[in-house]
Amino acid sequence: MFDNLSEKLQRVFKNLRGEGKLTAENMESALREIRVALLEADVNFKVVKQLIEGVKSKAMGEEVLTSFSPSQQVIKIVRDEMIKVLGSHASKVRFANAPPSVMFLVGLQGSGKTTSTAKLGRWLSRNGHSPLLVSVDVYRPAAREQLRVLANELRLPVYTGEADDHQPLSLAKAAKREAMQTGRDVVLVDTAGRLHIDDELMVELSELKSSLSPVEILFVADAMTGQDAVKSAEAFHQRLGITGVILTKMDGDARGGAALSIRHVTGQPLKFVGVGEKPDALEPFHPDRVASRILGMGDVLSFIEKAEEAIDKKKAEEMQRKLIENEFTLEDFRDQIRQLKKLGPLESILGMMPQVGMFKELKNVKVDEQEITRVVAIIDSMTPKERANHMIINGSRRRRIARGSGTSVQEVNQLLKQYGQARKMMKEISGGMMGKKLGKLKLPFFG
Ligand SMILES: Nc1nc2c(ncn2[C@@H]2O[C@H](COP(=O)(O)OP(=O)(O)O)[C@@H](O)[C@H]2O)c(=O)[nH]1
Ligand SMILES: [Mg+2]
Repeated sequence: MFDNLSEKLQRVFKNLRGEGKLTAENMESALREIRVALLEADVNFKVVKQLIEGVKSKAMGEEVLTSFSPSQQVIKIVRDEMIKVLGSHASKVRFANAPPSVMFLVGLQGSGKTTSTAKLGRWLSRNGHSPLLVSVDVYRPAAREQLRVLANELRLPVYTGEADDHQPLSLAKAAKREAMQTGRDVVLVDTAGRLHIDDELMVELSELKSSLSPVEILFVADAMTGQDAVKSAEAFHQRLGITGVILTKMDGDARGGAALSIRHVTGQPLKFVGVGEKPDALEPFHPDRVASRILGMGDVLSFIEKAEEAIDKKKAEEMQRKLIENEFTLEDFRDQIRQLKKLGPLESILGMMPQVGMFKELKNVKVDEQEITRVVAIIDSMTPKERANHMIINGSRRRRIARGSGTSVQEVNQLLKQYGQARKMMKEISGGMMGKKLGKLKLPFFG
């Protein structure tokens, strides 16, 4: 995500890297380029103005120019300012004092309300809550069915009501009653959407709001629609008073601008981001991470979090240490390849890694099950010594490994080559590049 903006900003910073120190002139030209990059990335012009002014006054007043390179300094300042615009800390979901907490998901048609209702239901139930889902999108018969199917897949309770009940208000109220009777502490209401903002819908939503008193009215915005998402967020907020935003489809080539702008325009926090179609593709929104991601530093924290769901924590820590110290052996390589299957598409993992823009070609790497099986078989056929030190694997060892794993010497050679590349990449990502180029700049994820 954020490819466009982060690539552009990286180009700006690359140019700055050549400059020896931060002067009024090179700062001015960098700011000009940052401004253009932000505007092109669909960031609202008012937000851009505020950001640039913040960066400028900070950069000029900065005392410790000597310890940073100009680009480091600008990156850090821009990042800090972005975090300010995005809201300084991750904002939490609100709950009612007396359960059940009613939460609405509102937004235009196709923005991802139904999908997000299911995702949020899953997230809540994994975080100690027991949500009840209900769709009040009575205009399209398939809409209620869609939520029912999703909820069933996730084994989440869904209130479907009487087949002939086509009243959003009575459906929602009945769901709330059901939640009280069955001890559910949250009611997630998936509402109807329209292609455009229209009065009829706003009236309906206002009625729902006044009789159900939701603690959260979450506006679901499609990040791909850029400024349109910002405009509709503003309209919904004026008419209804939203309490937060779920920004969906951040996995696509969404222009990062929407995240910065919606927060600014509505004053309401982003609470979640949708990063895929699958039910687990919903992440709590962390301003610092998103700002880092916009700037192309990647999102190592999200990566680690995701990895921890699949790998146990100890292993993840060990892997981190090995990556940094470059002790990444063939055995680790095998483990990682096995984990890849659990983690999902390589592309989505790489998207969270720092500086991935520089490893573009890797995005096209497809993880193929057969290939994984072959790679694992080859590594299994090595002796522990060989796995610990690939340098000793000479010609005769290669022939033995090929025989043992039922593969060819070429395939063994290919694997060793891939391993060598992975090692090199890991080294650059975790140690070399961040360590050298960003020098003393303290990044939250690299301690
Ligand atoms: N790639 C991606 N697709 C999403 C995401 N959220 C929703 N979608 C897709 O967007 C389409 C519309 O979603 P839906 O929930 O039906 O929208 P609704 O009309 O607002 O209820 C569906 O095809 C979803 O799979 C997301 O975070 N990433
Ligand atoms: Mg829907």
